[in-house]
Amino acid sequence: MTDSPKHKASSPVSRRRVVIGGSTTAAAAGLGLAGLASAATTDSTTADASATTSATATATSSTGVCSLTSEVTEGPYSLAGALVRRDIREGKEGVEVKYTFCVVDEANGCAPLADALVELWHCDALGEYSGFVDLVVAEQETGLVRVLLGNGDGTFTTGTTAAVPTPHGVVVADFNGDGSPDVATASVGSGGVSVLLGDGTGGLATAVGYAGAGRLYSIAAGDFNGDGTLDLAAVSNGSDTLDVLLGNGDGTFGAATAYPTPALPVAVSAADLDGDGNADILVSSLNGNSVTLFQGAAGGTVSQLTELTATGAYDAAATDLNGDGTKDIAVANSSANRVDIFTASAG
Ligand SMILES: [Ca+2]
Ligand SMILES: [Ca+2]
Ligand SMILES: [Ca+2]
Ligand SMILES: [Ca+2]
Repeated sequence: MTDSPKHKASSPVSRRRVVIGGSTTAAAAGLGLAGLASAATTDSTTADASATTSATATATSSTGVCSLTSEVTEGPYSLAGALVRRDIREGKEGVEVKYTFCVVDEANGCAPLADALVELWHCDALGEYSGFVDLVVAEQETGLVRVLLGNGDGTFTTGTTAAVPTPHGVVVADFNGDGSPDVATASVGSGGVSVLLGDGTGGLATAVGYAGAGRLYSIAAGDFNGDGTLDLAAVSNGSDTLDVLLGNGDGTFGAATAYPTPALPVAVSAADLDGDGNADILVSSLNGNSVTLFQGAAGGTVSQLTELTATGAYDAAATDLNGDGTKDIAVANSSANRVDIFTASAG
């Protein structure tokens, strides 16, 4: 969680903003928000002020404020050694969110409870709880993907495996929109792209294969055509191509469309570089000494925007590094053992 200004005592607290009400002094809320950016809890003084405001509103409006969440789900969901956390973003993008809580005693006329403990936990749009990071590993030699579930303390289970042909690249995203993370792998052999739907408990369904170029090295997911469903992009340094597979939204994908890239592409990533809502594609080409930017578009055809000169480009990622609202690009320069930054100019 991040620091935030104290709420003003006069801040109105409507019932719509009161998400917890119960007869216990400890309440918990599950937040299913994508990339929760921040959450602010009030201190006891502020809580008193908010609660008073809320109780007044209740008395003068209607009954039923306490029935919002009369059932309280108990944890424990806290992380060992991390009961108080100040930043739960874990590097994910999202919207800034501020919560104001009023904890009231349902059995006592919804009287506000001071010094209440409110425990928060949350997950992202994929259903992944912060702090409980799982791992998916592509095991090329054995032809497996392995799912290692996090224990929340930095350790992981041994995990389960599923068969896929010579995986080199792997990406995790919810391809069928059921809230459970799915997995896609890129084959460094001739196995193309494999998609394995997740069951939400760490299990993966049998892989479904899609033909692609040989020697696929890296794979990324993004909604390149902006239709609300995730698509896949993979790069082949066997044929120097970018394969794009448009998603159908149910976990299946259309046939790959190949686009030429500079020599020896080794990494691909996705980000909406121009902010038009369509994910765009960054291809790092080792022998091309460049990062090529492909622009996603509604029709599903991606087009090359520009090619950045980037010596020894081995990977590239886009995010707003200087906080000006435009995405910048960081490139792993394997020739000079450094990270090169390309700062985007606004407008
Ligand atoms: Ca899914
Ligand atoms: Ca799409
Ligand atoms: Ca875009
Ligand atoms: Ca920027």
